[in-house]
Order: sequence, then structure tokens, then C-alpha cells
Amino acid sequence: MTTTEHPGSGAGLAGANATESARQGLSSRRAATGAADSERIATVVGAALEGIRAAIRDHRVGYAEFDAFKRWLIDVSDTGEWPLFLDVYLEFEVERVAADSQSGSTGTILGPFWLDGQAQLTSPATLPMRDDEPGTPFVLAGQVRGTDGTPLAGATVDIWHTDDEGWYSGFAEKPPAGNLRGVVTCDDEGRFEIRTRKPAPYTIPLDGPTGKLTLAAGWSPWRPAHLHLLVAAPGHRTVTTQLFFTGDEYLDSDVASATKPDLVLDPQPTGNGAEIRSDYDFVLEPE
Ligand code: MBD
Ligand code: FE
Repeated sequence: MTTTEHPGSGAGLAGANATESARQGLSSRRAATGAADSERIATVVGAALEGIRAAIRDHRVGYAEFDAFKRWLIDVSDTGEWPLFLDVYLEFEVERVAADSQSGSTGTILGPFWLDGQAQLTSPATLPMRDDEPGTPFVLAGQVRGTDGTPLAGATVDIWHTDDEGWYSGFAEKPPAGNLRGVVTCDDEGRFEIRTRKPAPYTIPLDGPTGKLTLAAGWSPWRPAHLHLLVAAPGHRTVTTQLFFTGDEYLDSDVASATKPDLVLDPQPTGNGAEIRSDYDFVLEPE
């Protein structure tokens, strides 16, 4: 797949919608720690600013570059790309810090494209899709357990991913609202079975400031194909993760630095036509 095969339009929509969900508290499901006392602000913001000042000094940044930087920041705001830029270039470091004090299944970043209020389904479930939804039929199945091995009845798997062309519903014109998104309630033994389509690799919008910066630096704008998951159960910490696919050409060059070896699936044919399936269990730590 080349970048030109991925229609570049709709980038503005992507950025703006992600801004709106961020504003409305998309991240409010993460516990607010309120750790913003003045000493903490001075330490963290001071270190961040000093990093930028060091880049200016060390690399002899001039007024033309400083002005270009100002214009770029204004563009990020105007296009609504703050969630995209921050989740691509910074969220993975925050997630690594968080992961240090977590047990249970391996997590990774949430990214900017989760949406609230999606189809509520019961396992075995088929995600909402078009009659002629393109792509390889794919089944994800598994069990949600606690760290002590107990199956977690009432667990839910909130899943969202791109279609076979790399588009997210809600953030692109083409897929209808709710396409390939759903919240699946597991059975009494925490088991789930979800029928969908295998997603495609995804390029961040190339016509906005995040994509333009990425290309201007000569970096790859691609993410490997991935499923996003929020796996939750009463009394347990929600696991935020993504699952990738073995053999994906972008596994080692994810623009969002979100891949981890534990998160790579190797789906196998089920014998039912072109359908493939992966089994993946989740372990949640008590809250
Ligand atoms: C995505 O699809 C994504 O998952 C992340 C983390 C950033 C940009 C686009
Ligand atoms: Fe994504």
C-alpha cells in the first residue's frame, strides 16, 4: 500500500472530532490525579521548556525557524490536531510510565479515535458493518480473567478499528457512524468471541500539520494495522491496549511507537471460507 492509495481527504474532520471528544472528557475514564501543585508544574514544565531551549541553543535555531514553529503550532490548533499530535508523538511515553506500576495484560496507548456510546453487544458478537464490508473476515476470541486466574463474569471488551481501507468511522466521511465499533459483554466465564474484518494499516492525515511535519522530517506516517481495545470488569483496572498482526510491514516503524511484542497476533484460517481467527486472553488486576 502506498500513501497515495489512502485518500487524504477528511483529515480536518479527523482532527476536529478528536478535539471534541477530548474536550468532552474522553480521557475522564482515566483517574484524574490532580497532581498539579506549583512545585510539580515548575519541575515538569520547566524540564520540557528547557528541552526546547536546549534544541534552540545546540542547533542554532534562527528567527525564520522560530516563526515557522509558531505558525505550525497555530495550525495544530486551527485544524483540531492536538489530540492526534499528542497521541502520536507523546502518549507512548506516558503509557510506559503508567505501565511501570501496573500488572495484568500488556497495555499500550489509547490514541485519539475512541468514541463513547457505541453498539452494546453480547458475545458471540458481530461488530456493526456494511452489507458488503470489505476485508478478510476475522474472529477475535478469548477470556478475561483476574490476576488470580478467576474468570471475570460481566467483563466488557470495547473494540474499535479501521476498515479495510484504513478509515475510522466517526473520523472519516466514508464509513457510516458506528462502523466496526462496539462494546461486547462477555459470557458468565468472561469469554468473548467477536466477528469483524481485519483492519488495514493506517496513515495519519497527510494534509494537516502533524502529517506535514512527519513527512518534512522524512519519518514514516504509517501505523501498522491494529485493533483498539478497552477491556473492563467490575472492581478491576481497565486495560487499554491494541493488537497488531504478524508480518505487517509497519510493525517496526509505527509512527505512534505503540507496538509491543506481546501484542502481535498470528491469526489462522478457520476453514470457513477466507475467515481467520486469533485467540487472545486478557488479565485484569484488582482495583
Ligand atoms: C491512530 O489510529 C492511533 O491509534 C493513534 C495512537 C494515533 C493516531 C492514529
Ligand atoms: Fe488507531
